[in-house]
Amino acid sequence: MIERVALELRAGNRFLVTAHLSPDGDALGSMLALGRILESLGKEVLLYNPDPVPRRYRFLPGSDRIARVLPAGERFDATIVVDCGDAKLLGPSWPGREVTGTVIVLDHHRTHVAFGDVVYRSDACAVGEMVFRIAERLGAALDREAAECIYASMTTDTGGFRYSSTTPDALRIAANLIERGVEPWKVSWHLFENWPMARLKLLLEVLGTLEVHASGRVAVLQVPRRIIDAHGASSDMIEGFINYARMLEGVDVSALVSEAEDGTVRASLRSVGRVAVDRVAAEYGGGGHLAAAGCTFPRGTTLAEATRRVVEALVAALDGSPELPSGHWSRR
Ligand SMILES: [Mn+2]
Repeated sequence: MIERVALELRAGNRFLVTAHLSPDGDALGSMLALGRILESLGKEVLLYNPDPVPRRYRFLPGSDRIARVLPAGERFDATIVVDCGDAKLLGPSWPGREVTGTVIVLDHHRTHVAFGDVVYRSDACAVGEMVFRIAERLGAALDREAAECIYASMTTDTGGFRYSSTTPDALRIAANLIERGVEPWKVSWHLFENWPMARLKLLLEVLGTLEVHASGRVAVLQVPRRIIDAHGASSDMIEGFINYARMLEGVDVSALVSEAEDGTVRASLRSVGRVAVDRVAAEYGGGGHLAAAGCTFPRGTTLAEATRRVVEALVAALDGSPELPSGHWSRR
C-alpha cells in the first residue's frame, strides 16, 4: 500500500493534511513532517485540525501553521489523514468528498474501522515512522525540521523509546533522524518536562482519586471537570497521568476516566501487556492498541457510571486473560 500512497502523493498538487481530534505528539509530528515533505516536492499543503495544538507541542516546527477552520471554497486533490483508526475521531466538521478529494489514511492502530480510499496500515511504533518510509519511497529530502517532527512522533508513541513497539527499525530510524540534527534531549524536555504549575497541581489532585480493584490488578484514576477548571488547567494536560496508575506494582491494567469539555466522559486504558485493552475499549465503541486504548461515553453519562462500567469490563478482561509467565511482555 505504501506504493499506492507514494503514487497519489506524486500525482496530486494540492493536499489537505489532518489527524484525529485532540491531536497528540504522533498526530501532530506526522502531520507536520508530511506537510514539509510534500512542500519540499513543490506541492501546496494545508495543515488542518479543529482542535488547538497543546502547549507542549508548540515547539514543533510549523505547529503555528495548523488551521482550525477550513477556508470556504477549498478543494484538494487528496486529503491525508494520519494516526486515525476511525472516521468518527475526525469530528462533526469533517468536510465532504468535494472538498477532500481522494482520502488517504495512514494508521498504526490495531483496531481500525475502515474509511478512506487508500489505506496504508502498519504496526510501526508511530505514524511518524510510516512518514519516514514514505519520504524514503518518494526520494524526498528530510530536513532537520521534518526529522524533529518524526522523532517527536516516535518519542511520544513509544513513551520515550520504552514500550514494546521500540523495534530495531524504530531505533535505526531514530538514529538516522539524530544524524540529521535532531537533539533528543530538547525533544524529550518539551514532550515530557517543562510542565506548567497548573498541570502539576492537577496531577496532585488526580492521584488522590486512585482506586484499586481486583486485588490490585486494576488501578483507576478519575478527573472531574471541576478540578481541571479549579486549576485553570486544560483537558490536554491530563495526557500521560494514566501511566502513574499503571506503574503501581502488581497492576495489569489502568484506566483514567475524565469529564470532557463537551459533556462526554472519556476513558483511557493502559495495560502492561497481558490484557488487550483495545478489546475492552471496543466494547464501548472505542479502540486503539493492545496496551493503550480509549473510548468515549455519550453526554449524560456520569463520571461515576462510566468508571463503574470501565472497571467492570477491565475486571472481566482480567479473568479472560491467559496466565502468562511473569516477565512476559507482549509485542503491542
Ligand atoms: Mn499514534
